[in-house]
Amino acid sequence: MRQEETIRREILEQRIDRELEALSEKLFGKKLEDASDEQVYVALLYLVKGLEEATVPNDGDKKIYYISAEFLIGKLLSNNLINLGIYEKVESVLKSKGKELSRIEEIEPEPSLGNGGLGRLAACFMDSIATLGLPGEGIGLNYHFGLFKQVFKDRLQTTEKNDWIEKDSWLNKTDVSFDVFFGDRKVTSRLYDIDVVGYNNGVNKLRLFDIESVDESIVKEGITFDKEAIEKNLTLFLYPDDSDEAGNLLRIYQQYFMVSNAAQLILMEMKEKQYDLRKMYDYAVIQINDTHPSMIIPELIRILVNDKAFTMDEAIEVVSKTCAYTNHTILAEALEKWPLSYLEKVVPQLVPIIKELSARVAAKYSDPKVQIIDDQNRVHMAHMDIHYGFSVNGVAAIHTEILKDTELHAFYEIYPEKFNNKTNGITFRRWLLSCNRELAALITEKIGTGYQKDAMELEKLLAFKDDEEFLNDLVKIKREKKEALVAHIKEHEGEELNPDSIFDIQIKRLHEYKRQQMNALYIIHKYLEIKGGKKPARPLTFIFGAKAAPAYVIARDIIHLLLVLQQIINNDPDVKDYMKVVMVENYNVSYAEKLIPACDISEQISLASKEASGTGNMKMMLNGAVTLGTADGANVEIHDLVGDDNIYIFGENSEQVIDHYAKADYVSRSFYEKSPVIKAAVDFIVSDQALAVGHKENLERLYNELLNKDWFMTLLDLEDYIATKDRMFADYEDQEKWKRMMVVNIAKAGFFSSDRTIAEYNRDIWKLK
Ligand code: GL4
Repeated sequence: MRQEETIRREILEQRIDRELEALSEKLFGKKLEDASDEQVYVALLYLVKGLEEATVPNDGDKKIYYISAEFLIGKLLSNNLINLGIYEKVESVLKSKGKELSRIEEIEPEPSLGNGGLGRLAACFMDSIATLGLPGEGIGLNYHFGLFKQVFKDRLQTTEKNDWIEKDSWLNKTDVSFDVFFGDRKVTSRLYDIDVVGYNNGVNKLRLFDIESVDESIVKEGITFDKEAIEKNLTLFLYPDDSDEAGNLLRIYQQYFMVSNAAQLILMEMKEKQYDLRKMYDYAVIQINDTHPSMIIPELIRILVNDKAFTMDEAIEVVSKTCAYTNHTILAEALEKWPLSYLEKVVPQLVPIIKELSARVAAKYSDPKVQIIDDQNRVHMAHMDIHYGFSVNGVAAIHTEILKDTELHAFYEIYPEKFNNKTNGITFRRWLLSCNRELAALITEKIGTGYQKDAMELEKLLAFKDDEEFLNDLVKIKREKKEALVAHIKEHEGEELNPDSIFDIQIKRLHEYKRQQMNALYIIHKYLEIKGGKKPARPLTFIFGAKAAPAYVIARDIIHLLLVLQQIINNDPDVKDYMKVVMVENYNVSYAEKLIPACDISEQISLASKEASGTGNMKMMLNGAVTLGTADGANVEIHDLVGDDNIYIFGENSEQVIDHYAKADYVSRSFYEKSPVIKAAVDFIVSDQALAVGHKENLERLYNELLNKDWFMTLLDLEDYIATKDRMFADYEDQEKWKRMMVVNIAKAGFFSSDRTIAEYNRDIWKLK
């Protein structure tokens, strides 16, 4: 058996070797060993694409269409090699030619098709859907310049276009193209596919629509462009600035473009397979990922009534049995409400349908909270999804409970059977096997490879909780990963970090509810302590990565504060040996893959009730970090799994927070006035020392916001945060204890595999074979 395996391996290696040589010869007229790293990358791209094409597609009678404005897929080369099971082979073939795969991986530009957790979740789901062999596809848009590239200038965030599409890319141009009408205005779409290979399984497709007439040259300085030139700008950017009417209209254009194409694609496939449209729900299930794709509901109804001879009742029934909605947030500003007048301008053909859907609701229910069109003539997209979809799910247990009890309570009373929870998950292929190969190898050495298919098997690691050799290996790997990160940060940010310090990491989009500003206040507090002579037991390193929405002023001010602190602290001779701060530029998936394996302390400090789930918390836990967090989102489930002794929870809980909002009794200034520690930290923001480095306008605005508004209650939990974090740093010194916490966190992470999440979606919602 052994021998057979070796022979099989050799044959595969020879085949890969031959094919790579042939590709190099064909593409560049060179032997592989003479090709540049860039050329080897391109040869690998085509090798993988060829293998993907030869893989059997996951197929079946019923299919899941996961429609999403974002798919934050990250680089694809190494993941595809892992999922195809040829990573090691390719690595050794390249080595024999003097090439290093890890260096070649760096060449791939990261696709810029997403923003944050919601988009990354969609990408993890694609991987798991393919791995579980489920028939399905993701449907979205092919943004040429993505969200934006973050560039720091003068300690401020500036934005540039994120140009990621190259001549040789993972995108496959198809011959599928549709007409999309905005009223009388017609545009033509073009479909591009990206293959998604499952881990040792078939392939699915990510289907990204683009517009034929897109014109990249209209983008001037930074990310500004003519928002009204729809034919040219429709697929340039994800979430274009919506601070004016033209920006809002553009977002509606994009959303309708996405769902019109999706509807046409789904109906085309159903026609090809000669499925009965009247039983659409037997062949298709459409998962509406947040409200960006919600117009798929009226659009399908419109087509069925206008072109397929359905009555309105029939169309509504069929579509409602096909569509399911996922809610990812309770933040009011993220729950889309489009003025009817905007919809009239962009998609007049949908307005009568939406009015009809709304009128039917109004005839049945008088409660203003459940209306689709409200008394200000705004269309509540989520309300339409809930009335006219068959499933509504939240993304973590506590989030779903808050939806049922508070945010969507009136709907829960009407449709209790529609509500269900699907706690988020992450793909272990990317977030362990690929980003932390050393840890994966150590785990495999101890418990075999079973956990790669059934993540719950990670629990077997608990048997090694007192195995000194294993614990030391674990610490050794963490240390190596910290060294690798130190080198990367030195190269990219120019900051010198100490791998013997504690790495405390907060990486996620910048938002006041996520409370990066609370972490900043802790850092100020620590800085003042050290200046006062109180040194920490071990040096501390605080790392941030975050993009702020360009129109979100306070979020940009918080970035400014972090960069100001970085400047002051890292250059203060009294302090720099004891603590450092780094805000990495242009945080993205590739950066996350370097940060997460190096993390000791995982900062998950959102204001309780506001973070629907979080998924970074899962990735860090899986890589042996310990969570410092509030009782929010999936932190609550992490806590349940690892127990009180292996997590640090602080702050007020979601009931208390919701109560503060209901009573409007939170006054930040009173916290400032009664606590000298809080006062000192907040005052530092506008101190001479800070103003000497930073901008008065930004720092004063932030200071005033914290004192006079602080909508996300930073000061509420600050004292408890300081005490808990200090306790955590002290506990780190008890390495025997810390190592065991690491093991428990890794061992209990299995529940957060997106394979589990997708299996649950399928069991309860999709019901695919
Ligand atoms: C988000 C939530 O904020 C985040 O907690 C969650 O993990 C993610 C995926 O479900 O969805 N909602 C929105 S909107 N953006 C997110 O990242």
